[in-house]
Amino acid sequence: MKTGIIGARGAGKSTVFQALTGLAPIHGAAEGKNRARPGQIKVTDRRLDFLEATYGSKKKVPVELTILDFAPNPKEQKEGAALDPSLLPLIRDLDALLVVIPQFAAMHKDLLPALESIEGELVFADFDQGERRLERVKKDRSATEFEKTALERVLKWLEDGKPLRLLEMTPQEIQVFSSFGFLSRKPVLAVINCEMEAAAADITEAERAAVHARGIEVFRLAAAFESELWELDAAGQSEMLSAAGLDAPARDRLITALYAHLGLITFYTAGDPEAHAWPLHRGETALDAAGVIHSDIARGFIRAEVVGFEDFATLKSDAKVKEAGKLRLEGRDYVMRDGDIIHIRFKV
Ligand SMILES: Nc1nc2c(ncn2[C@@H]2O[C@H](COP(=O)(O)OP(=O)(O)O)[C@@H](O)[C@H]2O)c(=O)[nH]1
Ligand SMILES: [Mg+2]
Repeated sequence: MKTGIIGARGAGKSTVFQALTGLAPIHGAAEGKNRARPGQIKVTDRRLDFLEATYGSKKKVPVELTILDFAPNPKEQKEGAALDPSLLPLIRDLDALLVVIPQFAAMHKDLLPALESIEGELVFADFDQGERRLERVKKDRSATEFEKTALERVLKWLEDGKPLRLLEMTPQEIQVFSSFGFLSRKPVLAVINCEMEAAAADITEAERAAVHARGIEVFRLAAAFESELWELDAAGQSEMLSAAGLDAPARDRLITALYAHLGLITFYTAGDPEAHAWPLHRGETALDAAGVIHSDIARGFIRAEVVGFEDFATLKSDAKVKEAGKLRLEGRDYVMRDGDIIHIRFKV
């Protein structure tokens, strides 16, 4: 999973990056692809720890989330811009956007107007891209009427200033646009960057309704405060966190928020060589799960042997699971559940 932090200059993006990853942000401008600074978060997962310990696995592979922070562009002069437009090509392949809204002592923006102006940039960028594509489609005789019609529908929607994540698309439309990387279709988590005193505060019901109406979820983070916690030991960290009214560090809370917002679940493969956690969208099947592990496994899929985590946690071994009749044989269309431990039989 790959996300990127965007927002106005000085909104605290690099501080948010540091709070989430523990990595010191880079300062100074950069150009092109060099602007992206990746940080990795390994998801803390008690179920995975249990599997590793029970199987005595040699290796543990948690779900990993990549977060990108972007260095400022040296050519960018506009101080007050909602979003640096030269950033847009760098965020097209991301799975989700973290949009930082500053609400700390030195910089305060109201949630809704700040979100709207950033959304406006995303919508505009998509419109621009769609329009250029339509021009080409009109000239290209091999292009389908279907794509033309779909593009016109998309452009009409964007023209009204609405993000594409609110437009219902058919599976064929999704297919046609899959390589476009439309920005206003990406899941957005609005990260309110606040002072420690407001770390556990909440937005108003009216704000929540307005944000949800845009298909956006809010995540609150006292970035400067939490970026300093990395210097403390575990005990010191939890002491400071509870003083701020928080029950987990930023990294863990972000993962929970992203999982909920993106509709993700976790499934596992486990054995002697490794215990491995994998993310999957809710509603996806055993065949989709196989594809996440390896395309060859999906291609040669025969069947899946599945046990729910709770059953495994009670019985604690493959043999006992089988004995108790808790090992299920499932076909490719089986809808995966959170916590499923799966072994896929396949032929190459
Ligand atoms: N007090 C306070 N200052 C912050 C917070 N977040 C960022 N800052 C300060 O705001 C300035 C800009 O932050 P930075 O992360 O570099 O912003 P960026 O341009 O969006 O990457 C820096 O001086 C930070 O120390 C915060 O939560 N609280
Ligand atoms: Mg920065």
